[in-house]
Amino acid sequence: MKLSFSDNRLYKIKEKIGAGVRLDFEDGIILYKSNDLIGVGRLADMVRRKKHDCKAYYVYNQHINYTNICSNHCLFCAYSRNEGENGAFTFSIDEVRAKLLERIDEPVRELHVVGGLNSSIPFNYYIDLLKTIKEIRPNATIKAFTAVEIDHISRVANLSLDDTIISLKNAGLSMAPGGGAEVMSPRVKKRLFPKKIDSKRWLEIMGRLHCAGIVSNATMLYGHIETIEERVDHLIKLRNLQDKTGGFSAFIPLAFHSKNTKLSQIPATTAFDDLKNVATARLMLDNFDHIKAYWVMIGEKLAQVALSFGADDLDGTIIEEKITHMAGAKSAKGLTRERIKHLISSAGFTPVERDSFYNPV
Ligand code: V47
Ligand code: SF4
Repeated sequence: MKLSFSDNRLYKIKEKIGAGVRLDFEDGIILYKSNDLIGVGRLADMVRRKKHDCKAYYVYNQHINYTNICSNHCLFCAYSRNEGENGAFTFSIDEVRAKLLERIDEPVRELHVVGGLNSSIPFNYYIDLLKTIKEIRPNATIKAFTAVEIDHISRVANLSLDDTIISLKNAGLSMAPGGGAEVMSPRVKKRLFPKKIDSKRWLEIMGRLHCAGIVSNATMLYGHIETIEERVDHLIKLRNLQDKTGGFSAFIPLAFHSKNTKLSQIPATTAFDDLKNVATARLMLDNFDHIKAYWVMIGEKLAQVALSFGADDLDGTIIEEKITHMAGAKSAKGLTRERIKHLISSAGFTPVERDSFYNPV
């Protein structure tokens, strides 16, 4: 395909992609630093179309945030509360049941279930939570618990990592979301999330989940204090684990929202940077099938544009997103299936409703 670039460095990258040569750290830096956004986007679109042609995926999903009580106190988080603080909550199993029954007439295919690290919750709660969801929604996939929560649950249960994973799997866990990775840099961790598990543990847990047959997603939180080098290093760490396990399904760049956080002086990310993160991820993560444009964080309109910058998935209907909205997101709290289909088709793509494993439904 004939492409022309205003940044000459992109010709070399195009050649490498055409020859099937993996992009390296320096290429990642060039992609992030280039002002030729359209050029980087065209390269990402070329790769995206080879993998998925005109298809763009979405899922009919529902988020359940079971508690916002969390002992980690990450500086970028507006969602978490201390026990007893105004606004702190933990759903009882009956409340979770009621939340699910509220929407029982809708064709929900995936439940995205995450929460804070609340030491008052016993191990049985997690098992009951999964079993209750499975009982009410036997045909939906339960995508639950980030690596950070799995580490916490294994400590609460006093079980090995593998035994924890097996217990959760037996209770209904089928997939893991990609949160908690943030930016895999000891420097950023020390400043923004000192109490959270480190990148070595995050990668170890993802690897063990994959070995147990549980696929997961992966994320990167960008737009705070991270450097371009740290972003590229993060992508390469994910790519290396994917080479070993093949267990990652989608990568989701997460745009930082600073309102109501301890970092509220940090300005919102720009459309330029949001699209750059989608496109660079598509090009660097050559062994990931799917790149999500998470409309909650970048807005539905930019997520639509991101479909032409390497993204092939818009996530889903969601219904009641909390984590980003507490940090000031202006996007809707949920989208109808019709709206998602319209966003996709009016951008020239074919909407494909999928299940959690990208099977068309
Ligand atoms: O781990 C927290 C991030 C993540 C803020 O796997 C923030 O399909 C922006 O991981 N501004 C949770 N981001 C969300 C997440 C996710 C979302 C959608 C789909 C999937 C998936 C995973 O949100 C956290 C953290 O990295 N986060 N606070 C904030 N203020
Ligand atoms: Fe807790 Fe997650 Fe918020 Fe960190 S980002 S404080 S781990 S809920």
